[in-house]
Amino acid sequence: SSRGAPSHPPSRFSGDGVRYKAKLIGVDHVPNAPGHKMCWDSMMKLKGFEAAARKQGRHKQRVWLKVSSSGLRIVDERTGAVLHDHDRSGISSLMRDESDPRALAYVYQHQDTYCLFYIKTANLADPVLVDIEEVSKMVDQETTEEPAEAPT
Ligand code: I3P
Repeated sequence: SSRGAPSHPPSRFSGDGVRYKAKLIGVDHVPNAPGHKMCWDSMMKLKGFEAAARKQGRHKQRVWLKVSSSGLRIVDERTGAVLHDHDRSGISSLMRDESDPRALAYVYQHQDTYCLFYIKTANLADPVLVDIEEVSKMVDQETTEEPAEAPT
């Protein structure tokens, strides 16, 4: 897919969508609709686990984060296996990491379970956050009765 010129979201995110090189810092259970503080605590806990693992010589799993109109996919970089398939409707609490411009987190709801996914991006997290936001908005456009934009 072309990454240079701005293009219309539906085409940019159609099919496999956009993929970003990343690493999985960790996954943590959180309660229903966690607030900012709760997400932050979860992220810092996972960061602590990461540091401990690093001291034991272990590395974060290298993945592709794929952002498409259907949602997010976390794919193992080495094997290509789909580790997590997250429908856009289940994604909430998207957060940047104030302590690391190369990290982000979001919460995914599966049935009654809520999991926080904490991801380290190979480059700055901001463009990835913007893309995930864009895909999340597609949910709103489909579920809202009002038109998304007034014609000018
Ligand atoms: C690595 C360095 C990298 C880090 C990597 C570390 O340590 O901190 O920045 O990758 O994590 O191993 P060192 O400099 O001692 O080799 P990220 O920046 O992507 O976290 P990793 O081993 O989990 O891949």
